[in-house]
Amino acid sequence: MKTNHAPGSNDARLFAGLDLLRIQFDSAVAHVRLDRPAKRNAINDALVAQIATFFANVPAHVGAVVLTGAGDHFCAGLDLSELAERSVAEGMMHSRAWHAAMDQLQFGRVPVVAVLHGAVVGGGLEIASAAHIRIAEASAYYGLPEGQRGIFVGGGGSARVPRLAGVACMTDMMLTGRVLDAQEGQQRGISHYVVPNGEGLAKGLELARKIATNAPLSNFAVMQALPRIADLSQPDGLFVESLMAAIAQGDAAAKQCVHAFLEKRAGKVEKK
Ligand code: 1HE
Repeated sequence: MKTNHAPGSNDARLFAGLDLLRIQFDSAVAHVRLDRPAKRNAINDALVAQIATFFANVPAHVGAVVLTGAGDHFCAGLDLSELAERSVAEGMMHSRAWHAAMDQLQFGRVPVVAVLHGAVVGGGLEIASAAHIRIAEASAYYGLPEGQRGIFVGGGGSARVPRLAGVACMTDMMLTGRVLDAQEGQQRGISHYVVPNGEGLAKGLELARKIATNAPLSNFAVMQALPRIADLSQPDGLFVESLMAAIAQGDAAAKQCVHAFLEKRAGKVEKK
């Protein structure tokens, strides 16, 4: 594995400046760790900017990203120490900077698998909900303490969390401070997988390696077209689906995948 501290390519030089992230490459998979464990990976302005920079510059050889948090928690959300002195106008710009970073993650070039453990709260849940696949270790728990801190979500949570868990669930979490454990998060649609403690990264890397072998345009369609189609009326969505399907199947990579199956070189769909 190479790390962001290794000298060499332009990517390594760019990533060496991202001191609040730890970035490792394992062939077509990048492992990006939020690396502020002393502050429970609380997200300050510098970390928002570093997340945006990484996801805007995912190296060409990378086909999927695994996102984790260092220490005992995935992420404690917004760094509250930076909040106290902000004006209304600064608050607006701050929220828009989060939106830009989370959009870069969700609508970047490659799928992101988030591995969640410990606290996944406030802005931590906002980041997790921008990822494409979420794996929860048994220790994971979800909270939106914004209500208790006298603020509102500002990192895209109001748009993304209800699309996973529903408006009613998010309303309960914000008004009452309700905390969901890993199993409840799974039942509510926040995570796709729950795994024992300590097994999240291995599962994340396994899934990311699989994702990275898909045709890039097929992954692109899932990331870019699927959420947009979900926001359209059914007739408009179906029209966009036809456009995307025609574009994806016209690509050389799709033709290779189909030929591989017809020539018995590709795997079958197997029951688990
Ligand atoms: C922090 C933060 C933070 C920890 N901002 N410094 N988020 C929250 O309201 C969650 C607040 N944090 C907590 O509830 C707890 O810290 C945890 C449950 C996540 C972890 O507990 P624990 O016992 O492991 O750690 P700790 O002792 O509470 O914290 C360790 C240090 O991290 C301590 O600093 P220290 O200098 O005293 O060592 C904490 O102050 C610091 N720390 N969390 C700043 N969040 C885009 S808008 C999003 C809006 C939100 O995200 S609001 C929700 C904010």
